[in-house]
Amino acid sequence: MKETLMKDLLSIEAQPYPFELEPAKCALLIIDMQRDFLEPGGFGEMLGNDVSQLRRAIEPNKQLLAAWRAAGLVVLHTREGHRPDLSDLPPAKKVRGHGTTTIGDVGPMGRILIRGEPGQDIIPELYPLPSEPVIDKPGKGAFFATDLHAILQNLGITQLVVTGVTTEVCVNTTVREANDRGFECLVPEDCVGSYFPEFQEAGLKMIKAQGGIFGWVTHSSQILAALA
Ligand code: TIU
Repeated sequence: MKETLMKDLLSIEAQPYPFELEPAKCALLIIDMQRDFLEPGGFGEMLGNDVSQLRRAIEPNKQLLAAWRAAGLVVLHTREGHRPDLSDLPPAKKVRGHGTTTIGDVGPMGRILIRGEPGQDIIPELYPLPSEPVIDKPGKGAFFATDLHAILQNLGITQLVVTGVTTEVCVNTTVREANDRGFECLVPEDCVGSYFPEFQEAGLKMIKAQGGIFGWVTHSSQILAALA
């Protein structure tokens, strides 16, 4: 990682109160910006979802990722997905929704949510650099059954800026898991997305309510201004 020349503490305007970001201890964690969730013709759209609701988060994530990389700070990516033999896929997850095409079946961009398949990979706009850890996760939360916690501890990370999709599912679950493990989480609202506008709003409210019960919510422009 590049030597960081940043100040020790960056005060970010946020709700419910400013987030004191320590650059050397703060990682950008981008959740599940995968082709099957975001691209037209993918699994998400096949289920009847409006992918444009998620695609709005791509450009703000691109800008934040570029600024984060330029500052030499830690970046990690996650992908929801399972082993090709489905040995880590709970039967209850496989059958949920009573769909005719479910996880592990052949979908529009390869086998659905299977590691190594085109649809399971991260969208080209936000593709990880070789130096950026990619966490393949079998659950909605990024800490469940992964080595994310160990990696963050080894890197000395205590704060997370969490972005990605979807706001109320994998982002919310991960923020809750991180909060219980002692990490401070900041969520830029324009860098997360939900297929459902009402869940986007509620998902963000739940994080910052009650004095920041799970974390803080901001806009990426506040982080970009502080990093500049
Ligand atoms: N990444 C993530 O949120 N996985 C999901 O399945 N989300 C839905 O909203 N379905």
